[in-house]
Amino acid sequence: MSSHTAEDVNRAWWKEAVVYQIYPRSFNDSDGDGIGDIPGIVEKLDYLDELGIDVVWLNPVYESPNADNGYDIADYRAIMDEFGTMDDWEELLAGLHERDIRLIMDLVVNHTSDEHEWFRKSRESTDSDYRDYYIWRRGRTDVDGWTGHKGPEGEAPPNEWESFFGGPAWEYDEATGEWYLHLFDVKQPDLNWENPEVRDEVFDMMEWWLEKGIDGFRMDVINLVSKPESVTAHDPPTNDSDLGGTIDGPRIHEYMREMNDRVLAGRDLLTVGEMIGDGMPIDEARTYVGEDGDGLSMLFHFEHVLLDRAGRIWETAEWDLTDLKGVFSKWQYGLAEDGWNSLYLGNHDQPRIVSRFGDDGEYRRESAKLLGTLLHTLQGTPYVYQGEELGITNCPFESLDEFRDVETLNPVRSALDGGEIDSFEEVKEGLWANSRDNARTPMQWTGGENAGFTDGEPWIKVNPNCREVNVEAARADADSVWHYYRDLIRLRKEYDVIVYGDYDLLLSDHEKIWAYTRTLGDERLLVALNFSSEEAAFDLPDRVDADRDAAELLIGNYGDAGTDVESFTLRPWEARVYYLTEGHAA
Ligand code: TEU
Repeated sequence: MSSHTAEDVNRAWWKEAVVYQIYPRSFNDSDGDGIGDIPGIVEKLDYLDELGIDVVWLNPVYESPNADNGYDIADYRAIMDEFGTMDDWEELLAGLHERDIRLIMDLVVNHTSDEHEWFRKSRESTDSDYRDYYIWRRGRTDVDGWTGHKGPEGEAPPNEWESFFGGPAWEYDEATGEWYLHLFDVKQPDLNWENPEVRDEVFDMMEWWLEKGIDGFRMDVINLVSKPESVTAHDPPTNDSDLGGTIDGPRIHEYMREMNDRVLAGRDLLTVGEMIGDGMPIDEARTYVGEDGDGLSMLFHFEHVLLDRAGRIWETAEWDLTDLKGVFSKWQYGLAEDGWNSLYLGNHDQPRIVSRFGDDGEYRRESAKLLGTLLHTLQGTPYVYQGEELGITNCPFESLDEFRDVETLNPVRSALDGGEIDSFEEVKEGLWANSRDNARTPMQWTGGENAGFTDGEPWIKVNPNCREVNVEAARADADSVWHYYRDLIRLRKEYDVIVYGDYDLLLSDHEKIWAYTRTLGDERLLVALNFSSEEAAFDLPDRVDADRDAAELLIGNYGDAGTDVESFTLRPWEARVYYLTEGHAA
């Protein structure tokens, strides 16, 4: 393993930053309509400043009919009424910048809303100027006995792709007798990136936002924009039942490079591409984020958040700590020399991290801090999802009516209709574990009514644990998860080794402990995390070259950890980070 020193690392502001993700609908409601909004975020700017974060990633705030909470955009250059006005947005940007916090916006360009003007014109006729903005194909008539969809008699969808939200990925449109592709909801038609006019529109729009002074983009499912030849070169498509070919599709790097050449290059931005898929080779990742790659700062892969998934949204697979260590270590080593990692455990699409990877019962506080320690001491840029800094847990939704998300509602409703399941009760626990709505319950500001999120009727259930878990209580309690996150964020600014140090995994097969060192020149950190509710004995492997007598505890989630790093016992969900200097093994 090569080792870096503080002088030879390739510095960038976005490597040193901590990103805080805001899901505006659930953050803070300023006008009592039960829906979070931009003025609501402005009210909380000092909160963000106090936490110490450097960048805000704002989920979509553009005009949208909200079939998928803003990921179905009807106008890229307008703000959704429910969220406020462009003036409000300008005020937010200025308020962030005054506090030295940067802003990255969500870029959703795999698809638009079916209510976008382009799509409305596209569906009018086969020779509309906008027809080729989307992917229209003829249905198949060579399929016997197709009964699955509402196309004309005797006609099946162009191919057998299933949408990510359930059901066929094609929708028949009466007006022209053809089908359009939607990898997500039926109200999210896919844009046709083969069409250069579409790329012009996207790049112009990016330019328009950059000129307003934003600091980068989070690019929604960006590795889906290039569709495979089975669809692009044939009408109807050649038969294909696996939409895997749209992941990192044939022209993806050409498109990304074009985006870089025409928009991003020469600007000092944070760009992060969301890359769907269940296993990306490191070489492929480097093509996106490496020195000679397409110019992205980093990417979000899905490998750790798919470990517990088993197909249907209510099904859960078994995983263990070695799987999780394996995924992260692959990426830590894989991008150490070229490229950069994003670090996330949760977001608006994932359950709450303490319920998923920690223990949201007895050890909620300890395990939330342990997960924070992991997130902030791996190599990469940490992303904190709103509420994570409080240790908010998943939410016990009591009936299907309490859910709001298409990704939950569509498949559960069709399973109920089709008799695959008999009742909500059957899938309740699976949805409690997996539904995206867990992350979308309102931010918990106080222990009072509606967690202080709104004076009105909240658009989605408030997590009942807001009485104990909320900003007001956490601020007042020096031992809270919130104070601990603040400390982690501060430490990152003080220690280069936290940002740039090389990662080295210790005890790779240990089933309870995740331990690693981070090394930069002669500075070294030892991180030891007990991912279990039992005690676990830690012994420092001989190969770790360090002055064992000069260890100093940098941060930990139990008050009285000693300084003997040679061997110690970790208590349930205990996390310790030691600062060591390089020396000679005793
Ligand atoms: O997410 C992509 C995506 O795959 C998720 O929808 C997926 O369902 C989830 O990660 C696992 O349950 C992006 C956005 O983040 C998401 O909110 C949008 O719904 C989706 O794209 C479509 O724009």
